[in-house]
Amino acid sequence: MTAPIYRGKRAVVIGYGITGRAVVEFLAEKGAVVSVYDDAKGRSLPESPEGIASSFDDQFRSVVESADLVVVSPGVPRSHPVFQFAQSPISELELAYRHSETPMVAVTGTNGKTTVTTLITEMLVRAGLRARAVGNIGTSIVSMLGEKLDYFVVEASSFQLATTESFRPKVAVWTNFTPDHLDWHQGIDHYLASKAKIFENQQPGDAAVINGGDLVVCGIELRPGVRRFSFGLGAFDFGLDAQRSALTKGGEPFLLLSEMIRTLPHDLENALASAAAAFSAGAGLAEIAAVLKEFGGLPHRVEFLGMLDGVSFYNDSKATTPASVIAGVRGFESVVLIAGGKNKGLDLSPLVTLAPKLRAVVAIGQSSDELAALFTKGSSVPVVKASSMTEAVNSARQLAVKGDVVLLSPGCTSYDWYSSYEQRGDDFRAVLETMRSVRGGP
Ligand code: UMA
Ligand code: ADP
Repeated sequence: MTAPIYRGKRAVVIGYGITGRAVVEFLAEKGAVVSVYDDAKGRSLPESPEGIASSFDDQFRSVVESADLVVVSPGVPRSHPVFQFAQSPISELELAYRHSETPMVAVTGTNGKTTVTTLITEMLVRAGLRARAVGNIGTSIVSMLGEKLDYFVVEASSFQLATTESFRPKVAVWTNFTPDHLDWHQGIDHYLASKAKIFENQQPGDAAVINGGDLVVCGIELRPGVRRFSFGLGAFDFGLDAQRSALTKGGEPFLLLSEMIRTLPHDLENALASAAAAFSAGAGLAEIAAVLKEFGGLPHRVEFLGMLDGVSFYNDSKATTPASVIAGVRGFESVVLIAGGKNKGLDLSPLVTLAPKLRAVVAIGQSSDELAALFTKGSSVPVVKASSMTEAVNSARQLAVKGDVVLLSPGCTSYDWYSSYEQRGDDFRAVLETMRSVRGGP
């Protein structure tokens, strides 16, 4: 693709966070005249050489309407006036694609994106390819365009995909689909359509990696000539053998589960999705297996923290949807679940289906009443409410019996008590560590 020329063109950038700052720098360097808007209230923003205005500004509409290019940060929701005034606003992902000479492997899905993006990158690197993880994982893509690489491995959120036009990943992975971010998208149809854009521009020879067990993902039509790879916990292109003892490709085992560190059901799904993608991008099965053998998981994602009085404690603070909580609990037999936080407009009732595996629920944060009501009405699982993490861990410890798992898997965002899921997980770990040091011993 011939990269567009921006010298003297008028560009508008909405949002001045990680994305906005990188985009402003990129466009200014290309000679565009950039106007920057950010609606942050009562929070100091880093200074932009172009100055920053608010979209409540009187000039906003005319500036946007007359712009040659409008780039919208991912956090800017569909309800923002820019979507009313701009002709065809684009995301940083689309902008980067238009200027990138590096092929892209892209990963989307409601859950598992960061894990799969990380694994694919490690597999490609192990295969001797120069690959770099970018996108929603935390690094803007435009800031990396100067690097000499064989692949960008892009974690693509629905926010970033929603405003793509020509974006065409050589390998596209869709891990799974359940409701999420409905507040941003103003409805599930838009959420689904945004995710489906990952396959929209693929060409013959490109690869699509699809969760064979997810009816929504399986139902998406691919463009003719696109190579389709299914993955899942059964007889898929990348699947499990009949004994569920080995990962397979085309039915042939290539790695025993006994050689892997992470083997919960969703860990295996992530391993298989990553294997399919890395294989399509040129990694060999030996390199793929080597990475999977060593992978111990990422922090805050069903992360083992240690034992106390014969009870295992796991931190799954990154689980901010009911589906991710279900995935986490699915791998254990008897769980005291610490859940709750700020509900992002999702239906939490699917959590009640976990009842047979739950010893008890400790409900925390803004959604504690909602959760307590759901479990009290829909199950016989005991529920207690806690008003701090210390209280939550204390209650969980008392409710658990030897052999149980205490799992912090909130199904909600952390923004009621914390500023990030990392802070919430770190607090959980700190409380547990204090208890273990007071208690002494393992
Ligand atoms: N802003 C406005 N108006 C709005 C909304 C936001 O002006 O209506 C401004 C804010 O005041 C702030 C700036 O926009 O100054 C922040 O922009 P942003 O929210 O798009 O965040 P960035 O710092 O650019 O980070 C984004 C992603 N954030 C979101 O999608 C919310 C980061 O993903 C991503 O790592 C980064 O780009 C690099 O690609 C984070 C995330 O939470 C981790 N993603 C969601 C998730 O994983 O669930 C999708
Ligand atoms: P994302 O980047 O999509 O948020 P992560 O890899 O960061 O995904 O994992 C976030 C949480 O989602 C994990 O803590 C776990 O609870 C859950 N999860 C991870 N992989 C899967 C999967 N394949 N299916 C369902 N849930 C998953």
